[in-house]
Amino acid sequence: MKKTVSILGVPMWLGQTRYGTNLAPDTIRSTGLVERLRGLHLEVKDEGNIPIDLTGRCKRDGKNIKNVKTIAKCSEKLAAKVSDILEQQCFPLILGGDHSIAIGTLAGAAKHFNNLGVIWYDAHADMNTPETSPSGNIHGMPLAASMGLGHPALTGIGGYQGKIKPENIVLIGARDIDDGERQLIAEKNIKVYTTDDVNKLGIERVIRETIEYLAQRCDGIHLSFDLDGIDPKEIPGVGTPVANGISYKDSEKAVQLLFATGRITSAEFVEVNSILDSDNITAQLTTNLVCDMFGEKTKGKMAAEPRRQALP
Ligand code: 4U7
Ligand code: MN
Ligand code: MN
Ligand code: MN
Repeated sequence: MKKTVSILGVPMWLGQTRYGTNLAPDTIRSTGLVERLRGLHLEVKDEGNIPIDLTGRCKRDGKNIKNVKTIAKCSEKLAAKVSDILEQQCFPLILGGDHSIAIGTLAGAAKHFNNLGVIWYDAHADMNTPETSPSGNIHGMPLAASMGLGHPALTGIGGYQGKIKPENIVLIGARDIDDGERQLIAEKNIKVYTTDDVNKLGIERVIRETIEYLAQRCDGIHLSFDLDGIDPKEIPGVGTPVANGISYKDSEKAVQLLFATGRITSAEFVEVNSILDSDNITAQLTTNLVCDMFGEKTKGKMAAEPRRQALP
């Protein structure tokens, strides 16, 4: 597999209320991401950042949802760009930005597959709608929107509804789930591994089961990696930290094993907040994770022929 990796930044912060996630795409780049990926003999194309139009920004429009117009506009642009990247047979590597950007990423990616699987590595389920959200923040809504639930300006991105089927979703690291989300997960029978599950079963087994579960149906798999899935003691630079997270070490293992299966067709790393970060440690660890995913530490063993690699 010699695929070009296309890096696309999405400097969005209006999916939540803390300024700083908008700075993350460039902070992550500043830690040497492109150079290190090229060092792995990957073809890398940096496509720059999606421009975000802040005119007409409104906090709430009467309903329990903030900045929906700005986010919808950005999502359309992002969806088109992700779709183009896949059309060119390249691997989209999206750098957030808050997690609202997943609405656009998934709208663009799901078009190219019959059954796009999604691995949602996150402390949260991100399955709220304006009806269930305790905050009105869109970064807590992208999975619901991608399933066709929520505000029509978000569910309709890309011109179609229902990008992701509930049976094609696996949550890993979820430990702060709201009541409405809990209900939806139960109703749709969505697969969830909490941090406790990861600690009990071991990350290798969780990843193996995840891939086995998704591979039954899915012809592509998107990895949506919210850095707050990792324990906040190790990654200070996130806006909604939740204790009892997955260790950085297990997370590193997770991305290595996932990518080595050869089934991951796109990925995004979100929710790094460069203002809340200390000494760029979260940005630095994000770069390390991305490079690990592409086999930096396991060179020759995993990166070369990912599809042949047996899972442990
Ligand atoms: B993130 C929350 F209420 N569930 O909806 C909400 F706890 O992208 C948090 O996963 C959402 O970081 C966190 O506001 C969104 C809250
Ligand atoms: Mn999230
Ligand atoms: Mn989260
Ligand atoms: Mn968050």
